[in-house]
Amino acid sequence: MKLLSMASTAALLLASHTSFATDHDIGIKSTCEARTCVFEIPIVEGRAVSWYITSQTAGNPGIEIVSPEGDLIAKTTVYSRELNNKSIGDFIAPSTGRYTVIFSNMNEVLTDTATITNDWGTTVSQTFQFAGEDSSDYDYNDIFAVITWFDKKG
Ligand SMILES: [Ca+2]
Repeated sequence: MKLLSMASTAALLLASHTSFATDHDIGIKSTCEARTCVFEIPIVEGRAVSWYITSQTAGNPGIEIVSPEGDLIAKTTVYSRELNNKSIGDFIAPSTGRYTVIFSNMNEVLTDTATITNDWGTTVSQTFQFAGEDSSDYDYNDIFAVITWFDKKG
């Protein structure tokens, strides 16, 4: 019992550590209800971040990116049936923490991540990829978004 208690304490200490210094915490937390899908992605302060968003739907998908402090960084709708309406942009992460990404008018959003590591084992960039479905044909092209952070700017 004592060992279990110590293990729990260690787990709590690890859970409260939010610097993401090792870059191993790439998990995406998500919830999806009432046609709104909310994700939390970890980004470290000072990293250069860029996004690319587009859509192929008759619907009106929207996306917001919000800082850990609740400040709105990006808000856009990308009404487009043929990939001809895009949103692109960039920002410097103002703090370390979980950034919230909110999709509106979506039933479901699938995700994946891609990590680029240099020859010395340092993670130089990481991309969070989102593919959303707003109807029932499951082509997951109704909104598409990538958010990439770069360890170094310029
Ligand atoms: Ca669809």
